[in-house]
Amino acid sequence: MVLNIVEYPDKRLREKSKEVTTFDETLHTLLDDMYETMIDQKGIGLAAIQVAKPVRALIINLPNENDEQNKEDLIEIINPVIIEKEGEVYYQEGCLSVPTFYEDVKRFEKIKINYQDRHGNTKEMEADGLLAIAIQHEMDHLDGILFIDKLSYARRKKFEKEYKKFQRERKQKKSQQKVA
Ligand code: Y12
Ligand code: CO
Repeated sequence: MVLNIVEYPDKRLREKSKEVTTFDETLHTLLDDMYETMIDQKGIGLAAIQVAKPVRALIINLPNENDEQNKEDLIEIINPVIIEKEGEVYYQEGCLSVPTFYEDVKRFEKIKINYQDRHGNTKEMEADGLLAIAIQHEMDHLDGILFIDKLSYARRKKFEKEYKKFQRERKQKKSQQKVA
């Protein structure tokens, strides 16, 4: 089932998500619904809080070298912890909860994480490139942090102005659709 995406400035995005302790059908349905929602919205990563579920679960499905997003490449990450990190890299990030806005953000270049899969099995993963960036972006969501929080004062101001304009225009479009 495709779920609604919680959008900035909704306060729920600021919640600290709770550790997952039960690896049951409810969790599996949530992960399946998150996948459907992410694909429906043309995303490559999603944290549970973005569909209003404050639990430490995230999914990532990066496109392959042919730019195809295959479900076999889907990564489900529960209760992640960064255990090693090195380097720094800038990448222009976007977020389904902050539509239409993209900005350069600094992240660790390489990370190693401990996490659990949907069955509760403990795993370890080393990531670099886009995967490392996506994991860090989604892990921030688990602690109520958005990529826009990492911008300089000037860029944050620019964001707030542009985002208000986007919200105004979208509202206007919706009310015009109602009349027509
Ligand atoms: C690198 C950086 C950030 C991430 C986190 C995951 N981010 C996304 O999946 C963002 C998706 C996104 C999709 C949008 O929709 C389309 O492109 C059609 C979008 O567009 C609009 O808002 C209009 C914005 C963001 C992973 C890796
Ligand atoms: Co995001």
